[in-house]
Amino acid sequence: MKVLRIAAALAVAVPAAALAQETTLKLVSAFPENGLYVKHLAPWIDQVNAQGKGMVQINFIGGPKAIPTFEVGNAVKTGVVDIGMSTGAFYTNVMPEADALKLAQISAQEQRRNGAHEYINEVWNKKANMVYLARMVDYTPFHLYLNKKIDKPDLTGLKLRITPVYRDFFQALGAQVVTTAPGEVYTALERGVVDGYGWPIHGIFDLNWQEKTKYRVDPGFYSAEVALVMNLDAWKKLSARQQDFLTKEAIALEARNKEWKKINADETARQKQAGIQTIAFRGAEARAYLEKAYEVGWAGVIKAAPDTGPKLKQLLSK
Ligand code: 173
Repeated sequence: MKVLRIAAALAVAVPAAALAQETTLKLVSAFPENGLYVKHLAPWIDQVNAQGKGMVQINFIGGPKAIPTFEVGNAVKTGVVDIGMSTGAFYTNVMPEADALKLAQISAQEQRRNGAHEYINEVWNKKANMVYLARMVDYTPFHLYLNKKIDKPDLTGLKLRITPVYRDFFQALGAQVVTTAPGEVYTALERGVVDGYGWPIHGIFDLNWQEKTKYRVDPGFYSAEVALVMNLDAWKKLSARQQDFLTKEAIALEARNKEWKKINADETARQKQAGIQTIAFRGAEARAYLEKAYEVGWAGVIKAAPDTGPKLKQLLSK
């Protein structure tokens, strides 16, 4: 009887102890440490650490020097780190449909409202042992940047730096492609290994690519996705209070996504200032270019992930 009573008292005592415990989570960035995305995230980490005292702390480990860009997904999956800031294209080696989120035509807020966020988490939990915490880039198209002039959407004879984001699209337009992490783009341009690259409308100044860029092709396509993903076991070890706190902070991070609209306008002007000329497709040609982008983009996702691709398409399209 007495033993049972002690056991019961302990059972009550354990959650109280868990509540009082502070957990420190290790975060790495798949993007360069001195770039826009780490800059955008830094105040959020500070806020979490200020408001999470005695509960949750985030320890920023670093960028690709700590864990190479294309290995961050596996590091999060296996729990080598707790949180990764990455884009899905960098961890298609963990789950091919990670790259589908670039095809979203609705905002992160709408994705929470229509069930997309929940379904993403179901898939990410199961296939990558990850929690999809927050989408921290939105309202941001990708572009093709070139050093050779083209006058129609035909990339035959061009060699382009890509990630999985652009592969199906650029290949469909006839390009030859080579995959590199952001950290290798400058050297590839400098050595003339590539004639251009895919990248969002913002961020080309982070690693001085403007020095090696003559043209930007318009219109932009897709919607650049950068997110915080967390190891599922690390998530499950948190108390309900810690989980609620992180969820609230994740939603607050997503609420800042509208900041990208101003950043993107500023970066577009800065590109012009730097002498980057635009090659603009218009009218029916522009529409066909974008249609092709989405058509081959979804076809690629659905081929690689026939089990989840169709539902992702349904939930993420307008
Ligand atoms: O490296 C890339 O071009 C890429 O895939 C990407 C994805 C999202 C944001 C920025 C870059």
